[in-house]
Amino acid sequence: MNQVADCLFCRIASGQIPAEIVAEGDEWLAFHDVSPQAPVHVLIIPRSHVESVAALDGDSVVLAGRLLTAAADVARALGVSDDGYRLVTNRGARAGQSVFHLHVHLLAGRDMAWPPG
Ligand code: DGP
Repeated sequence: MNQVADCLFCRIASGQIPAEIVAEGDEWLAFHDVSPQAPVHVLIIPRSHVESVAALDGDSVVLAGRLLTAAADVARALGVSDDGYRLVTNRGARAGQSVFHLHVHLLAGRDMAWPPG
């Protein structure tokens, strides 16, 4: 497993920093966002360090699929799938990325504006 010592989400994935875990698999982890922007706000991350979606390549196809299917499974498990939800991944500071370890935001429980800010 590729992990980076000073990466916040690597430290959550390895259990060094606590998080409110919702679900997990061999390659991914889902936990509640510490600063929720919707009634349901869960982050789905790979256990291995990946800086952002821009670092995915042909070798990451299975991992990328697992993150998306995990998000869909978590949405079903939390009972928000039928009502609707939004998945977001920010790449780069200009898009709002503040933690440079790939994560998919699962947001639900309120109306979502479009276009996003
Ligand atoms: P982004 O801005 O797209 O990189 O999203 C990072 C998210 O991570 C942001 O919504 C807040 C969340 N976050 C930051 N620090 C922590 C933490 O220590 N624990 C948890 N659970 N979430 C965190």
